Amino acid sequence: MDHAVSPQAALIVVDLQPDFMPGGALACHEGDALVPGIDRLLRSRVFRHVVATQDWHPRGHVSFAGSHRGSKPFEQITLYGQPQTLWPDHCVQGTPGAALHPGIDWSALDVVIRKGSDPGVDSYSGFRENHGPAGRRPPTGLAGWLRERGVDEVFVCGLARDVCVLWTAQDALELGFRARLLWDLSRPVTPASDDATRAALLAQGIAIVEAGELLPD
Ligand code: VGL
Ligand code: ZN
Repeated sequence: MDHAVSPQAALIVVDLQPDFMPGGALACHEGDALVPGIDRLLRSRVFRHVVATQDWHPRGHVSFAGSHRGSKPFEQITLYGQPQTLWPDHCVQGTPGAALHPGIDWSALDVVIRKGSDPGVDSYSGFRENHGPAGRRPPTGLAGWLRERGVDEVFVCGLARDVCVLWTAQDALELGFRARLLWDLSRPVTPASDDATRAALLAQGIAIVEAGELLPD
C-alpha cells in the first residue's frame, strides 16, 4: 500500500515522560492528549526508524529553579551569556516522572537519546546541548546515528511543542535533514506560544503535518 512515509524517514518522539503531563512537575497543556495517537503511530509500523529522547537531569540541575536561591519557576536568568528559563525541578534521573511514558507500546523503538545529564548545561534539542565550549553545542550523537542508517528526513512529535520539539526540529533542519513537525501529536508548555511556533516553522521550511496524513487508510 502507498503511504506518505519514506523508508529513509525517522520518527523522533521527544520527552514523552510523566513529568510533562497533567499532574507532573512541568505539565504541558493537554500533555496527555497525544499518548493514544503516538501509541497508534508506533504500533502502525509506518516508520522504519524510531527514536525517543528522554529528558534526564541530575538532582540540582542548573535549569531547576530550586537550584538558584531566591528564584521562582519560569523566571529567566542569563547563563553562558544566553537567556535560560528556570523550570520547576523535573525529570530527575531514575524517578517515575522521568520514565518513558508507561502508557505507550515502545516495542518499535530503536534507540533512546538521554539529554540534559550535564549538571551545568540544559539540552532542549535531541541533537545538541544548549551551550558548549567555544560557542559550539556538543552533539548527542543522534545526527550520526540517523546518517549511518541512511535517514534523510525526520518527523518530530512529543513534548513540549514550544521547547524541546521545536528545538529538535530546528536542529534537524540545520544538520541537513528534512524536518516535519507532527502538530496533533505535540503539545506546548505555553499555549499562547502556538502562533509564534507556527510562524517559526513556516519561515524555516519545517512542514506542519497531522498524524492522519501518515497512516494508511
Ligand atoms: C523541556 C523544558 C525543560 C521539554 C525539557 O521537554 O520541552 N522543557 N526541559
Ligand atoms: Zn528539562
